[in-house]
Amino acid sequence: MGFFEKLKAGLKKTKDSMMSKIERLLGSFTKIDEELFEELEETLIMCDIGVNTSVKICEMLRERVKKKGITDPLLIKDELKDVIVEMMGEDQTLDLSTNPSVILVIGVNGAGKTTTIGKLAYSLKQQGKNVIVAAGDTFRAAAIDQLEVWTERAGCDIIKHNEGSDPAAVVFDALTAAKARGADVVLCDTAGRLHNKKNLMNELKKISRIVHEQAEGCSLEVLLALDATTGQNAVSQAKLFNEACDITGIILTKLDGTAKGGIIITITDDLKIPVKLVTVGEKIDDLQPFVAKDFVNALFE
Ligand SMILES: Nc1nc2c(ncn2[C@@H]2O[C@H](COP(=O)(O)OP(=O)(O)O)[C@@H](O)[C@H]2O)c(=O)[nH]1
Ligand SMILES: [Mg+2]
Repeated sequence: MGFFEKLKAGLKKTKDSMMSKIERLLGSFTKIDEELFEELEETLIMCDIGVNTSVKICEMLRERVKKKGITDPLLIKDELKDVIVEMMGEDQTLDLSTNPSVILVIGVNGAGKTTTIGKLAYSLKQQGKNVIVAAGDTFRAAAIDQLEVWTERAGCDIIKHNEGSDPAAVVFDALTAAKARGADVVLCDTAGRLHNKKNLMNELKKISRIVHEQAEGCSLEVLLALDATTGQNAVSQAKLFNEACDITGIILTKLDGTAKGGIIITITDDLKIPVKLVTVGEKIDDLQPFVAKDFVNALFE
C-alpha cells in the first residue's frame, strides 16, 4: 500500500463519521441560508473540530459562497474542502539541516513517543542518515527495553543508562556520542508520567537546557506526540507541554484507530503549531510526513 492509501485507510473512521454527518446535513437543505451555516457549525463541533475553528470555517464559507454566488447546498462540500486546506497553511517538514540535528519527543504516557521514535529512526536510516537514539525514559526498565527493540529493528545505535538514572545525563551522553561518531540525527525519547506533572515538566526543561548547551547551533525539533483518539484533550495537552518546552511540531499518532481525526484541523488552527508527522498503525513504516492536501483529500474523496 502506498503512502496515500495508508493514510486514507487510516482515516476511514474519521471520514465515515464526519462526512456522513456533513452530507446528511447538506442534503437536508434546499437552499443556503443562515440556518444551514449554524447547523454546519454544530456538526463540525461534533466532529472534534473545536468551537473557535468551526466558527472560523463557517465564516470563511459564508464569504466564499457569497463571493461565488453559490446557491446549491451540495456545492458547499467542495468549498469546505478548500477552506480547510487553506486553513491548514503550508506543510512543514522536519528541520534536519545541521549535523547533528536533535529531535526531542515529548508527550503523555501512551501517546506513541517510543514507537514513533522507532519508526522515525528507521525512516531516517533508510534515507542514509546515521542515527543515535537516547533512551530518555528512564522511569521503567521496560521503557528502555522497548526502545532497544525498535533501534535493533531500525539498525541504529542506542545510548542508555540504568533504570532510574537522570534522563538529562542520557541525552548528554547521546549528544557527546553523536559528535564523536559524526551522527546526523539524535532522537531523544522521554518519559510522560503526567500524574507527577511538576517533576515531569522540570525534567523536560532540564533535558531541553542540556540540548541547548550541548548542541548549540544545531537544529532542534521538539515534537509533541498526541494521540488522535483523545480528541479535544489533545489540545489541552499541547498547551501544557508548550509551557515546559517550545514545541516546534506535532506528531499525531493513531490516526488509524479513531473517528476523531478532525482534531488535526483544530490543532493547526488553534495552537498554531504545525503537525509535522502522522502515524497510521503500529508497523515500522506506518509513519508519514503530514501533507495537508493529502489529509483533506483522504477525508473528502
Ligand atoms: N493503532 C496504532 N497504535 C499505535 C500507533 N502508535 C503507537 N501505537 C500504540 O500505542 C501504544 C503506546 O505507544 P508507545 O510508543 O509505547 O507510547 P509512549 O508511552 O508515548 O512511548 C503502543 O501499544 C503502540 O503500539 C498508531 O499509529 N496506531
Ligand atoms: Mg515510551
